[in-house]
Amino acid sequence: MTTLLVTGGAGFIGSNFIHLLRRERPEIRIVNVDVLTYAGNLENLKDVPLDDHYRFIRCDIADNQALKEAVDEKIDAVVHFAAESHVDRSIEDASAFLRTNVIGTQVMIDLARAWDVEKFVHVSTDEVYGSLGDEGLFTEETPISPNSPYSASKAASDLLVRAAVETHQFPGIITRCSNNYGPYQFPEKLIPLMISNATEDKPLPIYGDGMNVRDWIWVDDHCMGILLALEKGKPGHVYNLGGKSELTNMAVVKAILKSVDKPESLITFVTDRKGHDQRYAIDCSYAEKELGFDRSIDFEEGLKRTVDWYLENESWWQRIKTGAYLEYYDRHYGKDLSE
Ligand code: NAD
Ligand code: TDX
Repeated sequence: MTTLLVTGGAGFIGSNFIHLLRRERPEIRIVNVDVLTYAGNLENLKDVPLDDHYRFIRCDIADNQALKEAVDEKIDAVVHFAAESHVDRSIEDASAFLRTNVIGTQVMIDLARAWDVEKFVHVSTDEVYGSLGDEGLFTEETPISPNSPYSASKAASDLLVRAAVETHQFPGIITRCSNNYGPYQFPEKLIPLMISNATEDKPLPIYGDGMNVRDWIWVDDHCMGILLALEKGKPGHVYNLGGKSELTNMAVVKAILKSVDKPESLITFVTDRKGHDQRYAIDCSYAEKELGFDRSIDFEEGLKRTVDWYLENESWWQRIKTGAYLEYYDRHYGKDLSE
């Protein structure tokens, strides 16, 4: 049986990836390593049973010794999601970003080399390319030019993977994706924050003039791109993944208000994010050609599914807002998760 170690599997994209694997590749054994920061929520995986095909290990990926001891089995491949992921938090304090995103990635590379894995997919972001003006798209050849501590730490992690490929013939593959949305996204990010605030008739804070552009991708489409990179990607290659769906923040927020039938008067302009990147847009033709990457739904359909999910699962995000989700681990798993 193939054993795949997934880091950060209790977060937004990692948990969607585990659900996708259970559906599409039920024969794979998954070892999910996650330390459960504020962004890690085991309620995202409550319908995935702990059995021969799924194991959870609570561990910090920046702690080489602890992880080496905890993972006491043969690992065939790694998909590395674990990261600090919120730009605003990195502007306030970058230290956790450096520890997890930079040191944690090097630890994962070192351990993956010791496990002699066949593939290591490093899940990165289009933000490493910096910001675009009105024209153009990021390609895999666009120079790395990050503008926030978050994106700088992700860029550093990409370069560590690249260096391991060059130095050790490490089977590292890098994916760089645009903005994801869908179920289980922590309500600090634009779309779930706006849906939850609108539901509660709270103000919707738009940074600056709301004209910044992001390229939105349905999270399952990103997860499928990662699976394709794992199965068909070439070591040492970078694959851009994107949604081909560029929208201003204002357009996204107005679409959300319309779908939950709330007034635009809830929109509140607030001080802009420092160093706010103007526009991200991805050319993913290389992944389309080499991996067969594609998108299954457009933004209109994806937003409808997302809004429906947040309305049907209000208790999921209310438990985050009250902090109750943090108790899930102790109640359901106990203190020792090594088995
Ligand atoms: P998230 O913040 O929702 O989840 C991150 C997960 O990593 C959490 O479960 C957290 O507990 C875990 N984690 C954090 N530090 C850890 C540590 N030291 N040891 C072990 N686990 C740790 O993030 P996400 O939005 O799911 O993003 C996942 C990955 O995808 C990240 O690498 C991010 O850079 C990348 N990415 C995200 C997007 C996006 O739109 N969200 C787009 C492109 C790329
Ligand atoms: O309250 C808000 N108001 C607002 O106007 C928030 C939270 C965001 N915004 C704006 C800032 C951005 O232009 O919305 C846009 C999207 O913001 P985020 O959801 O914070 O995402 P972004 O900064 O674009 O980064 C995301 O996409 C790339 C993820 O958080 C990253 O992890 C990923 O790498």
